[in-house]
Amino acid sequence: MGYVKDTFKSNADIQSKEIKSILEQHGNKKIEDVTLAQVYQGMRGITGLVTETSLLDSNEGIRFRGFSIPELREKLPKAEGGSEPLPEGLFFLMLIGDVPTQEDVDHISATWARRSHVPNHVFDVIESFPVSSHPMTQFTAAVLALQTESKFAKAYADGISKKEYWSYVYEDTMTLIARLPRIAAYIYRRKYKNGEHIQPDGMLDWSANFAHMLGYEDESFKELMRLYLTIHADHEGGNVSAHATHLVGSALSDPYLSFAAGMTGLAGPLHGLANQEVIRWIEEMCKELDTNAPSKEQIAAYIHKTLTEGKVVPGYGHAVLRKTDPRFTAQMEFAKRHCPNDPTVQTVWNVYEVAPPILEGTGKIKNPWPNVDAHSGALLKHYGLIEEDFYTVLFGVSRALGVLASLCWDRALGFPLERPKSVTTEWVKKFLAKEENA
Ligand code: HAX
Repeated sequence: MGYVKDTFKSNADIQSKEIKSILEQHGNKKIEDVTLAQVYQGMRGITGLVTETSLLDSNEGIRFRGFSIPELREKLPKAEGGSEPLPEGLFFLMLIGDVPTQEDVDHISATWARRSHVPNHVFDVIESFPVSSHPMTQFTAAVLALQTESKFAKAYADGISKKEYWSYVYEDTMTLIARLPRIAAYIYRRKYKNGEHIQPDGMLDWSANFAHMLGYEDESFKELMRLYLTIHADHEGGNVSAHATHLVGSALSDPYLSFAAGMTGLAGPLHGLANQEVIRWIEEMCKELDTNAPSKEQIAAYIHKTLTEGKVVPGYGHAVLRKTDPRFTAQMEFAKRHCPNDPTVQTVWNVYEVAPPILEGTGKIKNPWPNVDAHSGALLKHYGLIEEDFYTVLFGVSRALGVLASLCWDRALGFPLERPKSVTTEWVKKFLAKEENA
């Protein structure tokens, strides 16, 4: 075994013992009551999962293994001459629990570069789709095609012991993450660049190689990719893509099948597709107003119009967060440094000034502040990546880091099949009648 795998296993063994002892002593402790509103309304706020890689605070935002995004931007190793964290480092942190050294990060980069070869049948599957099909559809199908490579599925079919599951899930995780940039770049070049593909450069880090295969050689775009692929990686366990990956994995579906499930969830407009929707919303507003720099008054009127039409303002609101998403702030800081005069970036900042009081004024939107998706499109567009229906694929490549690190933990800790209880409204009515009689 490599040292990363060894360290993961020994840390997981310690954690496993700790959990066993917690459950032996406190397994029957109640941590909260559940209301009928929570049962009917998307299980908001119900604590029902353990996800070791990150934790979300509704006011402060995400912490990965205890570290906030500003702390990670400072502490995680960077590329030579760069100032943004390498996502390899975040993956190590989520998997192992410790801040990696430069050597750890170089080791992960090299491992992923070594494993990045994508078998031809995956490209054949992508080619079998109409070019017009959505990049997320092609991406998910390609991940499913890659499932032929699953070491876990093969080992399970051969009959392995439960104690060994984690080892094969770890191997699949490393291989799948290694191959995603090549797959995503292939879809991009096929759909938007006449199928003129660019071969990988094994000397580059994971993000820089991805940028290179997409066709973007600008150093500051590579920095943007490092930041982007770091901050989109994980958002604790209850969000749709993380939860779907975990849920499907709990049936012992292999990491390819589990991750594909997460990606079909990420492709929804209330989740990851919101990054595409934000830029479309801005572009439609600009088109309608015949300007690329709408005034704050014009933006306010357009927000009111969006709400009146019964649509959501994409990029705003969150099921857990109640303040500006620090992932939005990190991108805003990047934009201030690299492209403060870009008209779309300035529109994003003007929306940020105008939208929250209007959304708050509706009296029903619990979080009027921007989420991660409110800013990302403007930055990508600045560098020429204008094809907004590809944006969620970028999110998906990043999200693999968190959900697959979590899947390794799920199997190493021996978490069982997930199977919550559901009821019918008939059951609820009977329950209420019984309460009233008592
Ligand atoms: N614009 C208009 N209405 C909004 C809104 C927004 N940005 N955010 C919430 N609302 C509405 C809801 O649709 C809901 O309306 P109804 O009662 O009529 O159904 C009401 O306000 C209460 O919703 P909430 O409790 O504040 O929010 P939820 O937890 O139900 O939903 C969402 C959270 C993120 C889905 C929601 O805020 C939304 O639709 N936002 C726009 C889409 C978006 O940006 N999604 C990305 C979220 C982050 C993410 O996962 N990124 O990948």
